[in-house]
Amino acid sequence: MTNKPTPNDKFSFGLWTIGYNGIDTFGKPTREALDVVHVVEKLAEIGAYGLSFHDDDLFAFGSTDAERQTQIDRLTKALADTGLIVPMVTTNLFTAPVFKDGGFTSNDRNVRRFAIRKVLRQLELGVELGAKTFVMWGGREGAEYDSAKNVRVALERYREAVNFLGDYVLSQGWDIRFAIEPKPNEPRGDILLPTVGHALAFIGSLEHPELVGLNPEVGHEQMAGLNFAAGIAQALYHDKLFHIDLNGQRGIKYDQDLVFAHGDLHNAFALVDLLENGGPNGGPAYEGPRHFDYKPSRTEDESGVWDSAKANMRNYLLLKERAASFRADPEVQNALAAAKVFELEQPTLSQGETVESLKADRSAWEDFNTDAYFNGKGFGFVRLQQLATEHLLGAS
Ligand code: GLT
Ligand code: MN
Ligand code: MN
Repeated sequence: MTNKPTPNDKFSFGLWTIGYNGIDTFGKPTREALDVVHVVEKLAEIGAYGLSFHDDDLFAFGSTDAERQTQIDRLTKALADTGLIVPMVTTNLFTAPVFKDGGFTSNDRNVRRFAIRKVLRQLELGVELGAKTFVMWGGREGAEYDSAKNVRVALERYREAVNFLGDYVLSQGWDIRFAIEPKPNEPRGDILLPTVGHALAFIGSLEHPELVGLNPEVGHEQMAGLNFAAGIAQALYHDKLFHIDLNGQRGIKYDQDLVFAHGDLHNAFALVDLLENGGPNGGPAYEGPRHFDYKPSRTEDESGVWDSAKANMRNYLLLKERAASFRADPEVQNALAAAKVFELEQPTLSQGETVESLKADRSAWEDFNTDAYFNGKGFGFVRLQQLATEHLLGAS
């Protein structure tokens, strides 16, 4: 029986996830949005450790300073009462009409300046609450029409904003880093920095790349038909997995934001195995929050909201258990060895090898039998995948 979630599991939820009222493009809200104090109390009760939020989730866009402060005080008290923390905050640069063409990259310079001011306020609040990560999801940074947006120039404006914010963090000596969240489309027809790969390249162009990493979301990569676990592996390879948004998605379609593991279960298994067992000595490859960014389906009432919140954590822990049994199974270790998975760790060239010495190695060319690869030398990857499936299904 899987353990119950505890704060040590580092499960966190966005206030906009639990608080989602069911509104969508075609339908009105189907339930009341939940109050932040109630959310904090319930999250603590079910074993989560953290709450993340956008400015506008906590205090409505356009709130007076007094209204804003009241909400901050209510949150702070609830955190103190429960022990829940705020590991991450983010700014809403997508809901209000002013952001209809984006925030950092709106064609309208006045909007861009306002967007940076809005981010500064939320960044300062995040630091005050002890957040270590500041997520930047640029859902409105993009376009529907090619001639409407000069993409090269828009990227330069994006860079300008992120560099400016990074300089501010450095000048203040704050312990907070930025995490860019890619998404290919929705709400814009095409969004800038659409995938993990695009965002990695952008980060490399920044003045302080060490301050900026990624917050990849399961569904966002899968909407583009990409392999999420593989994208996370590359983010880890570049030391850029600063945060993660876990949820479920069923194929290439609109962003579903389902419960974690309610989409591509095999990939969810591979992901948890990577996060928990992919470190250098078989330990965790990622130590940060396991953050759920999902939407409790609009068919549900409040009890369904909490059922779905618990389902996210339970599925993560179940997959963690299955991944541990997969790794501990001697048959799996043999299959991994037979599939030469470990052989990939060996550098292709010998230490100090030169073109001359490689050319002198007859086994690398003259004596190498390429014919042996026809009708032979199968890798056994299917067997490996079946063993993974058996462990995933609890068959062994
Ligand atoms: C929005 C989006 C999410 C982002 C959030 C952070 S807001 O709900 O769909 O994927 O992570 O801005
Ligand atoms: Mn999403
Ligand atoms: Mn997200």
